[in-house]
Amino acid sequence: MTLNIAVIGCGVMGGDHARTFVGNVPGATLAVIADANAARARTLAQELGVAEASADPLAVIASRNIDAVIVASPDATHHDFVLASVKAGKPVLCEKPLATTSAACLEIVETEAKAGQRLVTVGYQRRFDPAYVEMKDSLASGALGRALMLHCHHRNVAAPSWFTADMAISNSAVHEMDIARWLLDDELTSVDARIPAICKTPEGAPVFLTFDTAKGALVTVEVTNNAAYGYEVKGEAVCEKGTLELAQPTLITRKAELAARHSYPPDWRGRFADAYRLELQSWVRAVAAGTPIGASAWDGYLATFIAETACQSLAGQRRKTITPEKRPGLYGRTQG
Ligand code: ISE
Repeated sequence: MTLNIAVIGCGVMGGDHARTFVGNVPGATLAVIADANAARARTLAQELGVAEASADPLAVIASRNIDAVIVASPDATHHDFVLASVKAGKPVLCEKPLATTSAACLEIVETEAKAGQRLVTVGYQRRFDPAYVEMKDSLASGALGRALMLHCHHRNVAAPSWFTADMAISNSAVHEMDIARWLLDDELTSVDARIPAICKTPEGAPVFLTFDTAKGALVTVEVTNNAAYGYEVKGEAVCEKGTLELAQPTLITRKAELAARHSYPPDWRGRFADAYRLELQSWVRAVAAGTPIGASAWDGYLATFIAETACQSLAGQRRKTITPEKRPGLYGRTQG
């Protein structure tokens, strides 16, 4: 049986998902592309040979022709489209964040828990990145003993002038909040967020975060969104008997003129292209098998909640305890 999938939103991430989908995902057909902007949906559908374009995402989600939904519309619309999918009983893969506030995420969690069925996957794509997967497997094997510290660096080339430190936390560092929990199979219990005093305004400033975990490890996260040189994500786990570090994902090093050089992608789409493809493939297989995969609605709630707590820490200049709601029974430990 072939699943009919709809992509909602065809901006940067929706367009990327739709292009990755076509030709790369066995067992599913991209049946509809929907966007509030009808012309944009039509243009992308034509480019990719997708049968239908729509300017009515809610009608598409409700359509009997659609088996599962990918939500990649603007962040502020995620909540409504995910809730509509859950209420229609359809599996939904939602780009991060699950919703823009933890209260809105919680409403999704509670609705899904009441329905008694895991339908939501949040697109924290790093969980499908081969390097992160290998790091998680090595940590889980225990061969290097317990993880004591996880150091994360997250750098973008340039951020718009209005991109505040809070946005660097809720839009960028939120990836580390999810991946740290998943890698370490642990929970983040307190956070201290700072920007360098030398930065006079929070617009464009790098952010430095430290977390305690429930098992007693430390996590550090640096987000620099005006790094200038390229898009780079680094991660290193310091364990009792050695360390595990993400290797440079570039394929070649160029050596010439007495220098060696490797290149960086301009943004996350290049760095995580494999992860996005594997995420779509794994999600379609999981939907066909009726098994949940990837970050759950609960994980999505936690990432947003931890980001909110980190913003409060930054505003109040003090360490904050992370005290989320109680995990509903539907959600076990984090999974693949
Ligand atoms: C962006 O929104 C993403 O989600 C990217 O994965 C991340 O690396 C980037 O920092 C964010 O701004």
